[in-house]
Amino acid sequence: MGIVSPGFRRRRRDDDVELPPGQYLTQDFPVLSAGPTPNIPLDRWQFTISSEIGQEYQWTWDELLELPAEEPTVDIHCVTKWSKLGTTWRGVSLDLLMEEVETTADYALVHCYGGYTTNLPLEDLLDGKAWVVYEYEGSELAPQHGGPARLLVPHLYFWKSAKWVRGIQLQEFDEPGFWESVGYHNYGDPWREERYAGD
Ligand SMILES: Nc1nc2c(c(=O)[nH]1)N[C@H]1C(S)=C(S)[C@@H](COP(=O)(O)O)O[C@H]1N2
Ligand SMILES: [Mo]
Repeated sequence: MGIVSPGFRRRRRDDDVELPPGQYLTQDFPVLSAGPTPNIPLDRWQFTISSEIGQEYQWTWDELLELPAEEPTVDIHCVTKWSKLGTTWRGVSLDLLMEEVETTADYALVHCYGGYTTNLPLEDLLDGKAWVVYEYEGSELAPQHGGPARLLVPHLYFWKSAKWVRGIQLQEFDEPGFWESVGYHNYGDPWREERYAGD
């Protein structure tokens, strides 16, 4: 009769999981911020999508909360090599926010309270691939993790999931964001290990 320790079972389960190349699993939730955590009073919070012709679409905090929410459960992968599996969030899909927006732009530059930016093709925000989230694991999103609201784009490295998101600027031409302009990969697909420019 064999004895199987819980530790062994846990390890086996983790081994069975397929992670993007070079990633390891963590149960923690590390905080990675390029600057201080901004304080954003909810009565002054706004989310703005601006089109390439300068048209602006705006939501207040109350308006965001009134929109139909989704609860995506997704895996997240940081370029510093940690991955977390099965994280659950609550927020509004970008498909819904983009519904009324008239645009022929191909690119998005995401802006944050505090000044951080990140860029991605507009199509990577659509078709159920991205959300503006305000809850994590059933609680309001903690300030250090991007509260009151952050972008969630789990199919790309987590630096694209902009914390304290303030708006999205739609553009005909691509423009590198904060990390992209100092050597991170412009696109950042974890499954192709696109960590740095040239990968
Ligand atoms: N506004 C803002 N968003 C940001 C960052 C940042 O410095 N500022 N860091 C990015 C990076 S590199 C990562 S890995 C994740 C980290 O999110 P977390 O601190 O919730 O783990 O946020 C991303 N979004
Ligand atoms: Mo990161």
